[in-house]
Amino acid sequence: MVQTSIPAASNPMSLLLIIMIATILLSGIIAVVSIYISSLYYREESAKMNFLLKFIGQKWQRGFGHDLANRLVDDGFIVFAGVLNFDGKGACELRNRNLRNLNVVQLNLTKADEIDKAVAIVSEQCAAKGRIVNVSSVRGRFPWPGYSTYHVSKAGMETMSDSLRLEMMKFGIKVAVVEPGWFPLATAAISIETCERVKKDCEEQWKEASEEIKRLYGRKYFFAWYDEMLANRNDTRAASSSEPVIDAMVDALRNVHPKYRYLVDGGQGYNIDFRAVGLKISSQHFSVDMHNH
Ligand SMILES: *[C@@H]1O[C@H](CO)[C@@H](O)[C@H](O)[C@H]1NC(C)=O
Ligand SMILES: *[C@@H]1O[C@H](CO)[C@@H](O)[C@H](O)[C@H]1NC(C)=O
Ligand SMILES: CC(=O)N[C@H]1CO[C@H](CO)[C@@H](O)[C@@H]1O
Repeated sequence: MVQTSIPAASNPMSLLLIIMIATILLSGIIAVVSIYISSLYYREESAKMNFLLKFIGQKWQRGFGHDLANRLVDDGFIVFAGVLNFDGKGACELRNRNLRNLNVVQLNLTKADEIDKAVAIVSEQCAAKGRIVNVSSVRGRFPWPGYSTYHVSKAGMETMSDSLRLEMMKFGIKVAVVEPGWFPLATAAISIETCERVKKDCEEQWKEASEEIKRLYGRKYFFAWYDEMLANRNDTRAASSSEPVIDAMVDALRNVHPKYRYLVDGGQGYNIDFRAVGLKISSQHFSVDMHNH
């Protein structure tokens, strides 16, 4: 699905400059990694492209951002990977690669001084207009019971990106959204650790719930989506590799005409639109199931 080549002949410029900022989680709790990529030495030197990308919202220990950093670095980009925890497992893995074109930068996005420092580091090496790629989810389009806050945040990100796309047109800055489908095995979305944490949250909420709530919903209903999460650990239809998502991200970065949205199928043998429709239908089934408990 992804065309990544830049037709060198159609690009008269002699300098290729790509900056990218990506955010992923590399350690413990909610870690965020920002990756800035600049490439003065990129293979297609006859092309000039100025991109600024920032991936926000990856919440897992391993996942898309980490894989993307590795892919782009191997493709010859200069990558600035901002990590929430510089000594975290994911950050150490990147650092241990000891590559000249891979810079790991401490970056907690809630700390203004760390953002300023990261920007300074990148600005030293690159000057670019930029390009923006925000990572959302298929769930930014289709709701699912039990995850309303997640859907609100993803739908908000999509709407915000759509506005930003229109606002940035004036400056020639392109904005794309990547919407991964079902990739639980390629991230830590339903890792044992995540499941444990969710279970603990459920137990706490159940403990604090009033007698009325307990009577009304029942324990089985309360834990239904946690059970669903556990069952998903065995879902053989789920994509086990992040590759299609990384392909989409790379296309969003490199394509002269990136798509507005990249809806990436995570199931085997499913066309994504079909699956997205299926998601909508099965979410209704799921609601019914929960209703019956
Ligand atoms: C990130 O910064 C916030 C304060 O701005 C802090 O509460 C949080 O613990 C930091 N996260 C990590 C993993 O250090
Ligand atoms: C998942 O599969 C494992 C064995 O492969 C089994 O022990 C476990 O009970 C299954 N979990 C669920 C929730 O079906
Ligand atoms: C909703 C959201 O996270 N949007 C972000 C998309 O990327 C731009 C550029 O990095 C950010 O400014 C937005 O906050």
